[in-house]
Amino acid sequence: MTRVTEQPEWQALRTHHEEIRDAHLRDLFADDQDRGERLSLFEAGIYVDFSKNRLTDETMRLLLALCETTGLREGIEAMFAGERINVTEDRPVLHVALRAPEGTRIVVDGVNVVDEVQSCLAKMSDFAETVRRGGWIGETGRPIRNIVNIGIGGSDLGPEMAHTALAWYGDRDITCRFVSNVDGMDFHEKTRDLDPAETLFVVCSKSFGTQETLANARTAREWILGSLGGGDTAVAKHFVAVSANPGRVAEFGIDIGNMFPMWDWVGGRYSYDSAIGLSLMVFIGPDAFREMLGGFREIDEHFLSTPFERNIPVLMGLIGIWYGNFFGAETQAVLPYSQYLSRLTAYLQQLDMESNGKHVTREGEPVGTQTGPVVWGQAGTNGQHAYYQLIHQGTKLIPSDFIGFAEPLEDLGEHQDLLMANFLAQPEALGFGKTAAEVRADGVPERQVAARTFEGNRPTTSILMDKLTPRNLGKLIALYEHKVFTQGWIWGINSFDQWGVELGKKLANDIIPELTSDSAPVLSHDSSTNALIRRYRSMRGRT
Ligand code: G6Q
Repeated sequence: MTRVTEQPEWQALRTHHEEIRDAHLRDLFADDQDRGERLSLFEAGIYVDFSKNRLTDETMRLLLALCETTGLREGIEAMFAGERINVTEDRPVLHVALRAPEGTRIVVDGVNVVDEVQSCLAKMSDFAETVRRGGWIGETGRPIRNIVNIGIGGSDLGPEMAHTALAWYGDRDITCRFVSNVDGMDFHEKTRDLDPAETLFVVCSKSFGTQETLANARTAREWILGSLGGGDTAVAKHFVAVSANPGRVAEFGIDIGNMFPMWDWVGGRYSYDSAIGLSLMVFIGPDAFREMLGGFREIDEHFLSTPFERNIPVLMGLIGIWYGNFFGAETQAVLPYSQYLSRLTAYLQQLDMESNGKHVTREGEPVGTQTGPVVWGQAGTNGQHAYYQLIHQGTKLIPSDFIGFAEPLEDLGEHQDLLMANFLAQPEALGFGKTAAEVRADGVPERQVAARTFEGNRPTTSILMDKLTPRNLGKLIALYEHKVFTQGWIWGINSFDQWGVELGKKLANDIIPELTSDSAPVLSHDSSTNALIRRYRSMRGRT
């Protein structure tokens, strides 16, 4: 397949970029009184303002042409139909089946996966209801009140992010914790104040072969058995698993009856709306979980059927390509104006960077251009008092997404309006800046004028929703999932594998015996790694 960078549409964008790269948002707005409204959309209950981006109608026309030339429509349809678009792993990519309406048919290897999803959801709901009403009884006869999710990467970040995001909807009598790091202090800190008699571990691992997760699960088993005794019966009452690998779950000692399925057609970073979200479902309840799935589904339908000119994830993806590939921007800030979304950016980092951090095309050729951006940020307004300085006045171009909600979940007087005034003011300041003349007019001493001038022309997209509900969280996550899909498809890369995490994993496994052996090992790494291993051994009192 011809690489996108060799297509005439790409070349047209290069030429167009030469022409408009210096255009200032101040002028684009001055020349077009309706720009703010014309370049905004209200779709699927989401208001998205793209107008403070450095683009014109012609830019959008040229970017939209990339969708045609790369067959984006066919790509989306192939994903929804369960075609094996994850070519390196020869798998379908069907996170959309996790929220497909009951009765839909998506067949993989002769099986309607939507039926499997529905039966898994029913099993999850039974389990969640039982725990929530105090009906899941531990080894000593006490009901379970604490849920500790053990998992890492895609088996941790999603449920953890959503648990924080939807805390307002959670049952506060249930304590949910998330242990991911193989650093034993993570387990220690998350369990030190919990009573084992009331604690249940949800071991989430699609492969059930992940070193960190298995180490934490073994420690959890010792923690339970060391405190409660009881052997297999205690394990059965205090452990459930979520996995695609029943053999390994059984080998670990967890009853297969207490296993919730995963499938190889769901990627880890796309999986928190599967049983990987079990701990979340216990916390917020099955109804809220299903509401969240409804939000995902609404955006799935929007992505699948809305013309690209009004298709929010497609437009977000195209605008990201415009900055990354033509302006040379290397990062993308995501700035949610909601404390509950404080873990959103960490989650999106994995979603975007693991998916689109690729250097070859689906055919194995060098991709020949920049791919996924570095995604970063944290909840506003905190970032304003930290790194926004660099966005406003530094030398780097950092496109930023601002995410806000009109209604607060609790009305605490002035807070919401203060928060949203900041949500509105920052994109305005970033876009339009402050000229030297305006600074002087404020009476600023001449020696400060240059430092206090804001060049502006910093691009932003503002996303405004009514309220942080489970449904809206589902919509927001699906928007970013499909934005990532759009970009990956246009670049011609496979967004659904992650071989980059494999090499480090293998080398770590090779190094373990070299750290723990009684006698000095024969080392055959590079001289730097060899010296570090020797130094570590000596610091641990090993020869
Ligand atoms: C996500 C990745 C990765 C994965 C973890 C955990 O897309 O595949 O982050 O989720 O490595 O894997 P397991 O669930 O198999 O333990």
